[in-house]
Amino acid sequence: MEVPEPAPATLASDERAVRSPRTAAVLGIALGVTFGACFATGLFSHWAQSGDPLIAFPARPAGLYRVTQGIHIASGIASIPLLLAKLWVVLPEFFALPPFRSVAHAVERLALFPLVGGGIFLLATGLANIVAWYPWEFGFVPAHHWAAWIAIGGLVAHVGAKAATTRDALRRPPTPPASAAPSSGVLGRRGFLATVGALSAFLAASVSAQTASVLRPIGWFAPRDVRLGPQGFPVNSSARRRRVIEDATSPDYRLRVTGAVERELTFSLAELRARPLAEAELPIACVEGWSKSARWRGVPLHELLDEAGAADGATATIVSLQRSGGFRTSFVNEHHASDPDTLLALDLNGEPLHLDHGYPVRLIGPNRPGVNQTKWVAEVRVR
Ligand SMILES: Nc1nc2c(c(=O)[nH]1)N[C@H]1C(S)=C(S)[C@@H](COP(=O)(O)O)O[C@H]1N2
Ligand SMILES: [Mo]
Repeated sequence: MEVPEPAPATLASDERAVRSPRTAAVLGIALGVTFGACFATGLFSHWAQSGDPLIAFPARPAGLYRVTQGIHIASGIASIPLLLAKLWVVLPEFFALPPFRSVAHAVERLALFPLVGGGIFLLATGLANIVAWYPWEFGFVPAHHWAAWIAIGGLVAHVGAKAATTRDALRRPPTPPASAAPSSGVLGRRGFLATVGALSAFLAASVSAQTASVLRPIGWFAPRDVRLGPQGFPVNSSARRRRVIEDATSPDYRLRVTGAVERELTFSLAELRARPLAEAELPIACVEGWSKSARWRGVPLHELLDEAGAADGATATIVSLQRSGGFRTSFVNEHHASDPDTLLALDLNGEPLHLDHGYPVRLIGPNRPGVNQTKWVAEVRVR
């Protein structure tokens, strides 16, 4: 009978060192940081996109949302290798018997369902979102938002349950190697952590190439090349896809200011162009993680609100020519409505807007998610 060759002692011990409470603790802390950053910036983005929140989303600093959404995507991507590594390290524990040693242990293990399930769901849907792939039936935003609360609930319970273990694991000296010479072909704990950390950092930097052009040379994992598109600027939904070509190019196009005003106003494109126009340098910061700045020229929204006799502190709904599909309206709160840089833009980088960028008129404002920079504007409905 063949006797199986015993595994070399160093290999077994190195593997044990990689799959140690210490490795799990270090990965856990790293995940706590990336998940925490992702959760905070996600809530911020949710606030930015909610129609009429208790506290109105600020219009300044102008580039803030661009930064927070960049962090949201980068920290989410950085979490993927960390989570996979952590799951691999603790995998044997999932099958440990007995499944529940005590009530506390049962609670701790059950909290893993929302944490691990929620975490995987968030990373998978977020990843699909940044590559603009929506293979599911449910609405991305509410599902992603609720999963975040579920996962964070699990995370808080998990951190509470594991705080003591983590502290012990980090205080105790690391598992000593069985022999002085490191075995070839096995990473060891430090090598493993360094590899996972480097991969995480690299992926985060690479995906950020779609917002920071200095990272372009390593942007292999950036779904968007923001140098591409009409007028050297990316497009999210084209005029064809949104079925607005006919209305947007019609000589009958009019911009209307309606609703809670003393007098309703109507402008042809020529009338808008004949007005004194203002300029602003502002980014489009898409929730999908790409962003790019441009020079916009157009009519300040607050001027039209004043001319129409809207009340101080008025808010508005911006309505697109687009008849159906997502993002056809957006909400302008009192901060954005009064900001001099909130424009009904006619020009992008010195040229009339391309049809795909919202010709004849699009909204552009400081510190707004891309989804709220409504293209092909037909109506400003004052509230
Ligand atoms: N009417 C309308 N406006 C819209 C959209 C849309 O689909 N329809 N897409 C929004 C999204 S998600 C983004 S990121 C920006 C992109 O603007 P751009 O295509 O000019 O880059 O437009 C926004 N405005
Ligand atoms: Mo977007």
